[in-house]
Amino acid sequence: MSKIKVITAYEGDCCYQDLTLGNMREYCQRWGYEFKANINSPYWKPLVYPHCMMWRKTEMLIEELHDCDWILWLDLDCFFLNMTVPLEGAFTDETADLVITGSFGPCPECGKAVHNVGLLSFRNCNWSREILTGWWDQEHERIKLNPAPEYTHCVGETLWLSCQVVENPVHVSHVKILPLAIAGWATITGSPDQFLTHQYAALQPAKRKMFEKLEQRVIR
Ligand SMILES: [Mn+2]
Ligand SMILES: [Zn+2]
Repeated sequence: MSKIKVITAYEGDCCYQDLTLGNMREYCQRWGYEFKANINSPYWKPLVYPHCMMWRKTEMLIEELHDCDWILWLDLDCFFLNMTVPLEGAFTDETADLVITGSFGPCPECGKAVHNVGLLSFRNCNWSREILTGWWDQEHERIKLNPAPEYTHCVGETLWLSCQVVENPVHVSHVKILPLAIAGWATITGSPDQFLTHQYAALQPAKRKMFEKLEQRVIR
């Protein structure tokens, strides 16, 4: 049986964090997964502009990728809709080292598919460590070239992983892309198959009401 770790992080106050953290904790307790949340944690080194919260996921994935078989990163705006579905199968795959969810559009630079990086599952292996280190290093290179925090030239948190890894023929055999119908981005299909969602709500405090509504319809 795989040992699975689920991690999340956030800096600052998020008005719905009790709902989403409670949801993640309940799900992980049900299935026996380790759950670690670094919210306003002294664990972090200070971030220097133009670093932003997004890079905490890379940092935390690198730090926590040990003592487990698989690690699942969840943005704080992720939410389990169906607690009866385990991560095994969808987010752990014998043939893959990275499980990511489907595309939500093309990269403005190269036209390759851009993936949802709010939900990421990495196998504890050397390939994952190399990818995560490369993901972290490229951010430092980018800042030296151009300190503007915009997403351009296939770099930045989302584009680098999508353009340079997921859509790169060199890495294709390591990556499994889950259908949005299983772990959707932004939309709720209403199907019990969609057991996890990422709502792109980190910058939208009004989303508390949405998570309150979702909480009412969680399948337990
Ligand atoms: Mn998010
Ligand atoms: Zn690109």
